[in-house]
Amino acid sequence: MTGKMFGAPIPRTEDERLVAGRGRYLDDLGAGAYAAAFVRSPHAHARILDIDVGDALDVDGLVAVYTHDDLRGPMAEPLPLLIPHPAIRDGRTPHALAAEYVHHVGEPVAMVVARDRYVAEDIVERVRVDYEVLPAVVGVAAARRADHVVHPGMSDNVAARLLQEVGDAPAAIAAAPHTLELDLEIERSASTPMEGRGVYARWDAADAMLRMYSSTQTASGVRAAVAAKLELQLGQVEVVVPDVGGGFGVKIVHPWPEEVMVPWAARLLGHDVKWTEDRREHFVAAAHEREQLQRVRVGFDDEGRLLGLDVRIWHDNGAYLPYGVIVPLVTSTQLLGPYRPGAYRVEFDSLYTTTVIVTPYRGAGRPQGVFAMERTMDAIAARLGLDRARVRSVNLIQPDEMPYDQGLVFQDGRPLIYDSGDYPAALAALLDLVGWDDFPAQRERARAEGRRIGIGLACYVEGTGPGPYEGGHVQVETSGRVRVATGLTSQGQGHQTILAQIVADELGVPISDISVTTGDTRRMPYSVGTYASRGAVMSGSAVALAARRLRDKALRIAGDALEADPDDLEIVGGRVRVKGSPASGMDLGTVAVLANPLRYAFDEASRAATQFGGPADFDRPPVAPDDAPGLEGTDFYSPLRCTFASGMHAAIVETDPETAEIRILRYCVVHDCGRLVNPLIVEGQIHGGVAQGVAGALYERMAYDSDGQLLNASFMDFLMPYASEVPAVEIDHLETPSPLNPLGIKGAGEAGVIPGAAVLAAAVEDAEGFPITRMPISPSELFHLRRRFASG
Ligand code: MCN
Repeated sequence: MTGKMFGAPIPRTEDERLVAGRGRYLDDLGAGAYAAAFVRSPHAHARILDIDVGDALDVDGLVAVYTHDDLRGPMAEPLPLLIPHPAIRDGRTPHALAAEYVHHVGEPVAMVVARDRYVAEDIVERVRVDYEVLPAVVGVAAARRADHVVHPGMSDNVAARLLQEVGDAPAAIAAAPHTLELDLEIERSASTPMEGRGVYARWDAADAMLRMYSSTQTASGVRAAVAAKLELQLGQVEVVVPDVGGGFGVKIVHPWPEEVMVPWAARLLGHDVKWTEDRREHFVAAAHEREQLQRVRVGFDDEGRLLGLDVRIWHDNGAYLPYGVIVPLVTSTQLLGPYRPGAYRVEFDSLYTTTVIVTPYRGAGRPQGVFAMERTMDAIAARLGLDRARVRSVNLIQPDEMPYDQGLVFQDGRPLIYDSGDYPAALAALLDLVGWDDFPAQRERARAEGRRIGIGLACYVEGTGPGPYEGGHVQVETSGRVRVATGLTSQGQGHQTILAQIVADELGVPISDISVTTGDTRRMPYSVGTYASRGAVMSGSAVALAARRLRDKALRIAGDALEADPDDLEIVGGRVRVKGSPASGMDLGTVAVLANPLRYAFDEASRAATQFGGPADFDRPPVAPDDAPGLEGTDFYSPLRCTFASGMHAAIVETDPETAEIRILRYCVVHDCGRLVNPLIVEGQIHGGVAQGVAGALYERMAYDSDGQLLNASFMDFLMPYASEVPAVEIDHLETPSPLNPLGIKGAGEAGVIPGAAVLAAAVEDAEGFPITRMPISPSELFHLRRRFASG
């Protein structure tokens, strides 16, 4: 590897196409397709008594109206529980179209297919559904009380319960010199990508093939799920993911009800069908995250060292559990961050409510966990009158303790082990970057001027790059151009650029000669998807391994032709040559011609290759056993466990004494994602993450009323920050390589969002002088807290 492109902060190669409007998104496809629209429940909880489609049938342009009664076999069964876990007591999932009950506003009850979307929406209005309205269950408190039960046949609303213990935390707390108890709460939010969900399907009757396009984070997941539902073989389904306008987690769910209904109808009707989600549908019928109540009991010594930590979590998983218990499981296992907790006990309940389902949103359970842990650290410092950074520092895991096993078990039963990291160095770098030691003097000066400013910090770790595997395929064309394919899908992360950077170094070719395909099951049928900050670790490693395979093959073939030992050859600028002899050798395109025994002299490369002759040894088959024609390589990367990235953020805020407005004056990040493939892209990812972290801390929340109606289901009412509210982010990188993968990479895509609520709560608390235990916090809430604490 020449190492020229790996680590280079080059601009993203995909941006020119996207910025110039040449992107191709789901809704750009499928001209001439029928349009689907969905009749959705207006009630949070109800029994369906009757569906009358009579008024719809005489509308010009109607193609079909479907209800659950039209579905048969697997289509009539509930959608799969994607990630089972032994903690799940009763895992309910939705139907493609509601069968007897609806469990949240927005749940699909019927599907209309029509000539175009206008007609389809008009017909939706004409479908009459009779409901028996049942009591709504909104929020953790109502779910716990269980005055009403969400799902028939259950005696309470507990979908899952899990306890993990390392040592005897209650005993350690009882024996500790100091103890504290805190209730810490995060409200519901959601990822709200620019482009909603969407699916377009075409049934090709001639070869019995389903061809699908979906705005998804997992092409292979959609393929497997739809094949199973439609009783097709995997080989009969192709899924292509076009450009995707953001996902942030929500598009990992598969299949969505709409995602099986659209191909089902396309096959039945023998006509293309398309559905694109509108914004209101995205609010009420996609997925949310974050809502969690966490009760922390902690015992500590005079230095603030943790002796025992007991955390109880109540997680609102919404109406169904298609994605298992990933969110509370991540909170409960990664809450400990970079610290040694002493004894640890954590128990969570995952609760059904009659609200939109909860699935991972960028950060996936970590923002809640970091909020709990870091607020606890600040509370310990306040109790002991110690510096907040000092309390953190005495609890940090040291570099010579790596790899560090927290003694916990994650989803697949494997231990959770931090592979590498230097947390004390990160803390020192952060304190230096933000000027921590100088801040008390600044705060005093500000106070003298009647201004309130405060500083906070928060630390986290993040298990990134989980398996089971990802693949890479690299191929050299006879023109010398290199085609790379991997199964992960891209929603804006810049994968085309970074995968090309990796391959450029491995193969010694210019980046401009490399094109990358993602999310196309025709090119890479075996894949998992883009989530859990796994793209760089998994597909980066896989394409590096595939390129190394291809390189070995190229050197072997060129060595044969040049009568040179492959070990004496190198590839530079797309040319294989004898080391130190630039004039010798041949282009990689020529090697690609030589790699195919069937050589037509159609193009320049083929003609050039003729000088190296054909297979001269007539006693040898043209393609050797165990070899294959073509200059290409495929490989897969499958790690034992995830690699732990980490980071620490600090923020300085100013709160307005009159209006209680919260302004962020500085936001500093020290981040460690192992070796950086492209620092520019990583910084972009961190900026985007911080923007979402700030949004979740100060602005965004899903406001449900007690009837389960979402009151702010539009961008008029859902308060998203503008660029003017997002601070400039100051970033310092640490690079502790991961020993687990060939490139030493750790993930970076979620990091920026994780400590947002914790760090801003700490800074506001420092400015105001009273505890902040619930986020997000708005000016009016800050105002009320001021009055409450002022009145004692
Ligand atoms: N990277 C790098 N060097 C590293 C680590 C990462 O150069 N050491 C680069 C990667 O190559 C990639 C980007 O940083 O281009 C993010 O990498 P990674 O952490 O591997 O994350 P993924 O590629 O798996 O992307 C998923 C992650 C997640 S989980 C969410 S949610 C998220 C995110 O990325 N959703 C996004 N970032 C997003 N960015 C955009 N624009 N849109 C989304 O929907």
